[in-house]
Amino acid sequence: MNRHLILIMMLIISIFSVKASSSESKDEPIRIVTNNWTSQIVLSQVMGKVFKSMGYKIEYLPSSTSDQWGALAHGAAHVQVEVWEGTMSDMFNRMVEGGNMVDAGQHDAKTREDWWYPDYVTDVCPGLPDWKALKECAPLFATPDSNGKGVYFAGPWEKPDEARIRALEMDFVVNILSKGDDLWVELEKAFKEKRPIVLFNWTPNWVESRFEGAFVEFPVHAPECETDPSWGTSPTFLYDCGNPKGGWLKKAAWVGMEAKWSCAFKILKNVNFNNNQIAVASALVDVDKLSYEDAAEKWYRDNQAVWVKWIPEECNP
Ligand code: TMO
Repeated sequence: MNRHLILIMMLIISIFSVKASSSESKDEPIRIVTNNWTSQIVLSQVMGKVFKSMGYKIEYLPSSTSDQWGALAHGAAHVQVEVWEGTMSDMFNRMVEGGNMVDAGQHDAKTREDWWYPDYVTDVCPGLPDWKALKECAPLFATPDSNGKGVYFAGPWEKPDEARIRALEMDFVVNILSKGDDLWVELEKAFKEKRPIVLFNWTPNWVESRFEGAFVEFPVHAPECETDPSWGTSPTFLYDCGNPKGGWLKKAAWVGMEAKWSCAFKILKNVNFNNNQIAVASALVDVDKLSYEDAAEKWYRDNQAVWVKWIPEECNP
């Protein structure tokens, strides 16, 4: 009797464990967020190809960085492969701490996102990269409709640039471009005329392979700069500092991903891009002029030795 009971229990347990390992839903698509800069789009598609090679269905969900958090919280999206510290750490940390999203780990890549200028600008503003020199040189960056104020070109990623300008008492205005790629249009135009320009840029990016330039050195970032007004140069305002240097780059997942697609989740945690791999992904499109799809296909083929290592042994069919 006792033995029968034990046998029945063992049978039940084994049925359950078989079910558990085969319960990954490969009919429902994993939705990967795509944003609005090149490396993110290309590497999201590489991620999609890796998942597809494992039998998963994939969909891409184009989203701004500000809308993606809600999508990831509610399971409208499941994966984000490039979360950058300089522009996204506040929301990322809030979401993870609130249990609304999972931190799927850090890439090796070290990142920086900040105000940047092409090298020839130092001819007319030799104190650069010090931000105090930029402050003195503000009129050099004026445009016909900026009333003599310097113009800083920003992309469509939320950063408190206006707060920083106020805190550091700089005579600048922000021109927020609606498309990230318009930054490079402005850069090309200025570059041809050797006209002073200061704009948002980041690394790793293709820009460093085409243009000599440097980031403006603002007061070194510290977390208190964003929370404690008395910290730093300005006694009354937050954001009297630059963005982090050597910032992190992370992956994010929907909270239900591990339970629903356990192998895909393990793969996502193993995904690891370095600076060169990201710069190459963006250069394939922005320098070599491939489509995002062709660039992703090329990156995927050229880096097979890299991405096969992300797939854990136990997940191989
Ligand atoms: C998020 N970005 C890389 C555009 O700074």
